[in-house]
Amino acid sequence: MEIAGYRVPLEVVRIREDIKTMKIRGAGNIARHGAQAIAIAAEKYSGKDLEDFKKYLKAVADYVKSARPTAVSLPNSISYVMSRLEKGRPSSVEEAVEVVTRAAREFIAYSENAVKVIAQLGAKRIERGDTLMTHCHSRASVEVIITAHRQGKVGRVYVKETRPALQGLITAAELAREGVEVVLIPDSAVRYYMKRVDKVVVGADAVAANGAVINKIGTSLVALAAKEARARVYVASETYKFSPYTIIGELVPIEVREPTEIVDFAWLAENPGVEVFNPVFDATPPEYVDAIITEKGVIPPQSAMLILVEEYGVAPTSTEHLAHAVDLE
Ligand code: RUB
Repeated sequence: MEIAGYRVPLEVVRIREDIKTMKIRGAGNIARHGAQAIAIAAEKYSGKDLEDFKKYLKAVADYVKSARPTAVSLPNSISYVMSRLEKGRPSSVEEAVEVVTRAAREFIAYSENAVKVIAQLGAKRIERGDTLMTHCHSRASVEVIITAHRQGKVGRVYVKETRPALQGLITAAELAREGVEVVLIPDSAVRYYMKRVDKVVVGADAVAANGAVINKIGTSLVALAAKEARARVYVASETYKFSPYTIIGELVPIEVREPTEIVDFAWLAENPGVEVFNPVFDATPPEYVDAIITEKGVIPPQSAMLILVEEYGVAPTSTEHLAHAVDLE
């Protein structure tokens, strides 16, 4: 595979392909693999010209970032690694490779630790005997639930199957393996069961500056049903899922995948008059979220901007400092 005149290492092509086809999925996991892909690309560079190395790595970074559009954790993790390359001011390719691989390791370690911290903080919000509901498969949410379960607090967990990709089955299996009482339900049963639910715990692919949470399609309906039933909604999200792009007015792009994830080719061929749409994420407005559990603390969604300001060190009106995180025209 060639990008901008550079050959992309096979391992990197594979990681991007696995992200695209959802073999590697979940925003945190995608981010860790994105950082790892950049480290692999750096190690595989065989030239001696530092400027050429930077151009090559930028081309690979853009290529990997384009694997899936919604999880902002992917561009954020890659920007983290690339910004270290800029800040590190290496004087040779060897030094640059060292800076990049160290930054990728740092990001991955940070990310894994963040999930552990979120699990501890999130579990504090679960009270003894709570009935929970979750949606899709989110590492951060599953860890919150397992931690609360080990503390003896979780009653039963309703897990939505999460069509069309059925990630709820992964969640249900993982929770059951831990001894959690799990009930797998069809997506359409969300309102039916919500009456029995005390708290909803879901993950995030992106958090916008206004506190809106972008997560697997159907999350906003869970939140709507939860509000009606007065169940609390908690979002477990590492801070690198907060989107700096939204500060400058960008909307988080919602990925639309193939119709064949919903119906097969034969059905499509038999029904040429039917258009099939498959959007795979949606936005839950901040009013429907009680708190976002991050590794830096539990915040109301309306405080998302504070995280972004801390993370990117900028006042919202200044775009200059954002340049490393956002490709400003
Ligand atoms: C996964 C999904 C998850 C978030 C958070 O969607 O919506 O809730 O990515 O996951 P997909 P995590 O299966 O399409 O990637 O907490 O693991 O980062």
